[in-house]
Amino acid sequence: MRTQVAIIGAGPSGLLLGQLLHKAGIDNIILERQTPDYVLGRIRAGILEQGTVDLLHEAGVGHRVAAEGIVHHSIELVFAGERHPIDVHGLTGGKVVTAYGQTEMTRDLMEARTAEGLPTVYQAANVSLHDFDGQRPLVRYEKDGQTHEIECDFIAGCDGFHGVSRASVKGAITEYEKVYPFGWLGILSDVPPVSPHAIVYANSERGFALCSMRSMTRSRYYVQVPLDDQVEDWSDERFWDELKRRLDPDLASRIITGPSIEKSIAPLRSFVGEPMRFGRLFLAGDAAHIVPPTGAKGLNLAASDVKYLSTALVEHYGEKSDAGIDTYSQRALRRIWKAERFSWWMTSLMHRFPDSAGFGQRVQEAELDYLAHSRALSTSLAENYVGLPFELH
Ligand code: RFL
Ligand code: PHB
Repeated sequence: MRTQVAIIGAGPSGLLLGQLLHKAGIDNIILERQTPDYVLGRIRAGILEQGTVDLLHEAGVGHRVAAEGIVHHSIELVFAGERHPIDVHGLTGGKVVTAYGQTEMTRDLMEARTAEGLPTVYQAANVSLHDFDGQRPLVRYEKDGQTHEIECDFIAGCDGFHGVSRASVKGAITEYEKVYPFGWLGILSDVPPVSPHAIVYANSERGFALCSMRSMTRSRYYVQVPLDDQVEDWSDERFWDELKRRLDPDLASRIITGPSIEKSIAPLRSFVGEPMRFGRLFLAGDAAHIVPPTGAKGLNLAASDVKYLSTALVEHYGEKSDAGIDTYSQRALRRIWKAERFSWWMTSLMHRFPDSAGFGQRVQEAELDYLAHSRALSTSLAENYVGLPFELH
């Protein structure tokens, strides 16, 4: 088989890249290790920046997010038992974020890909990348016991944190990592969200909590838990009780509880691998970087990498210029590091750290108080939350 761009991974990065390249007349094949149902079953992100929504429109799949996505104009911080709204819309000159599940975005992209007859190989096993240092890269994989090869011009490694793409260039990457001493326990439940107009981030003596949503009838809530907690330790009843104890009394009294339809624990990590280009191999999304979910940036960063990468490839094929390809890594990393900084900052501000009971705790309280009363710091939070602008030419 031969294609122009072989894409590894059918998560949001790979699917969005495939769609944008196809719109520009560039052939691509996606290789995915899992089944479509497995990919769609992974409950992850829920908040889209405007730039991400715009990209979905560019990729021709914006109709459902436009109809069903729920626009948020503000977020709320809870600390010392009180709520403090941050008017994100007002502080950014009218920008907003949209609540729309990663699963829905993935479904829209998968359906568009199927409708247009574009090739995706699911359950592709033992994918390996070859010769990307030269002019004729090759991707090998196994399917139903047979080995297949794809010759291509470029390989896009969109295969997430545990994928094969970054592993293929291990010796050539500088890694920066920070692991946090806690995780998030998240549940999804078919109950109306307690705060349908603003995402709530709560810092309490008992730890962090987050109130989010997928729709007017589906809620997503999280609580900070120790790293060694197991999901089995957390009955639904224990979860709801703990969530309420971390909110202010008014919100807590208005939480509507119900059975969980998904429950999982995710560790928190910051990670960047540099560079993101190795000859004719590019890394994008979680394959190259991870942020803790506190700033809602992971999926949005994946989208901005794909914006830069698709623009670079379109220039390569259309204008015969490699300027975008040559600057992809630097350009993407400038935006990534700003989102890393923001996510680290939000994480530091909102969680209880087991090892900083004294001075660190007091400084955190002072910063929250400062934030609640400072237009300058609130504006900084707001402009990062809605997403920093893409670097255009
Ligand atoms: P993904 O989604 O991990 O997709 C990678 C795909 O590659 C496949 N794959 C392979 N395919 C072929 N061969 C191999 N050897 C392969 N190895 C892996 C995988 O099966 C998969 O289908 O990466 P992508 O596309 O870069 O997308 C990134 C986002 O998924 C991620 O950044 C966000 O979900 C992170 N994240 C959040 N981001 C936000 O912006 N806001 C959030 O609220 C938010 N919450 C979360 C999150 C991530 C979580 N994780 C990782 C558990 C909550 C959780 C719980
Ligand atoms: C979510 O809805 O899953 C969500 C929202 C905001 C975050 C993280 C996760 O910061």
